[in-house]
Amino acid sequence: MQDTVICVVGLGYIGLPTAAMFASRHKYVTGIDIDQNVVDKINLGEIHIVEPGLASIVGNAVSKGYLRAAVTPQSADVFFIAVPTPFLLDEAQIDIPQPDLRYIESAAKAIAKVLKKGDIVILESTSPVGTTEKLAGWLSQERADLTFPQTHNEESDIRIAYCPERVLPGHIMRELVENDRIVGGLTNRCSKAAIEVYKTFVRGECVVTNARTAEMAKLTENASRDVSIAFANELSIICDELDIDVWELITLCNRHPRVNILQPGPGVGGHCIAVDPWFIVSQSPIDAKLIKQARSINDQKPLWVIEKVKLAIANILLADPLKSSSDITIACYGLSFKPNIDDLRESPAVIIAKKIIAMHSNTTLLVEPNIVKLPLDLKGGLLSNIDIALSKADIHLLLVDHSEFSNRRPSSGIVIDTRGIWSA
Ligand code: SAJ
Repeated sequence: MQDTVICVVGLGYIGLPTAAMFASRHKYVTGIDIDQNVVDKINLGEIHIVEPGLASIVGNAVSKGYLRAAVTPQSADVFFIAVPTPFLLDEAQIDIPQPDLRYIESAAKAIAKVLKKGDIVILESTSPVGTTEKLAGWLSQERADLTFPQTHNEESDIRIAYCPERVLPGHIMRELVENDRIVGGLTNRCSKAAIEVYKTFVRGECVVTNARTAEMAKLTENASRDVSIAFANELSIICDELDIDVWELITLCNRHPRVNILQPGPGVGGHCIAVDPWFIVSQSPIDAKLIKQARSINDQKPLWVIEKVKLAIANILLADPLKSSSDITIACYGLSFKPNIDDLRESPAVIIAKKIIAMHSNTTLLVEPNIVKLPLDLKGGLLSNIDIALSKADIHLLLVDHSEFSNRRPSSGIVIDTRGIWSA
């Protein structure tokens, strides 16, 4: 392992921290990304994503020559694939999004060009069951001169393993080191080789299984969280009908030693929990009933929130017939997909804010302490500070439980609290 050279394909939220971590342990690392701007930025020692602690590690590693970026893979001893696996809406099965493996396939083809006997290829991208076997197939198609585990078992020239990333955005640098890793080699020697690599910086336990179980483990972890959140979201709708404070209810129930209900919200966002369960549903469309239903409950929660806003507008107009809807100011508190981050992608809060901007005739105030500029698709709204929103709005819609909001409750107007920090 002393002089092992590492190549990480995909420099996003997982690939870049992984590359930086190896480089911080004095491994020579090349990070690969198809985006030239990302490559240029990293080669300047800068980063293109927000993740606490990452910038200084990248800056240091680049200045000391341990980390560099490029657009095409370079020869190495270990290759990590950490590219996105989004889903595609298939016309034939429009209700079940299908995983899109094209980024993994093109990463495999690019790596294949520089593979040599003895190399290890580790897939970290969240993937449907069977993807590691497909990866092995794509590599062997490109390199008939090398042998692979699917045909030569322990004697193969190349070792291949699936090792899912399981780190939480915002805590990635700590969790990369501390979390246990699931290591699913195509053979035992593949698993052993992967563990040796991870032991460079991982202090958690590396637990061995086969590649298919490792793939399913990652999907199961996120589907389990999605199902639990769907239960909380469904409860919140039932409790609203029954005039019960759902957060008080959950706190009470969680005093039971074997009950642990998660928190309801305006929907489920981010790039993992709202995506990965579909990989299970797409492979088992008949049997994955609960997982599919949970996705649907969580996806519909933003629509329920919008109905609440419409009802609030109607109630104000009913109470004062001289008012028109353009006299009503709505403030949305929080836009990111979860608290205390600036990441607005796949955020239910953004979906809700966009709908309100489109349907409401007065300017919507958007309070998001973690950004300085609104993205283009929210331009119809006005980025506002919390004091202005609290004093001006007639409807206060709390969408994200940022710490800035917890002790600033509105003193007038209608409050719609999707996170339960103002309800108590
Ligand atoms: N959410 C709720 N109620 C809760 C918990 C979360 O509504 O009680 C919502 C959040 O507001 C957010 C969404 O769920 O919109 C997802 O947030 P999260 O904090 O649950 O998860 P992510 O997407 O940031 O990270 C998850 C993690 N998976 C699990 O906890 C099982 C992380 O460990 C994974 O590495 C990551 O997905 C990933 O990359 O797959």
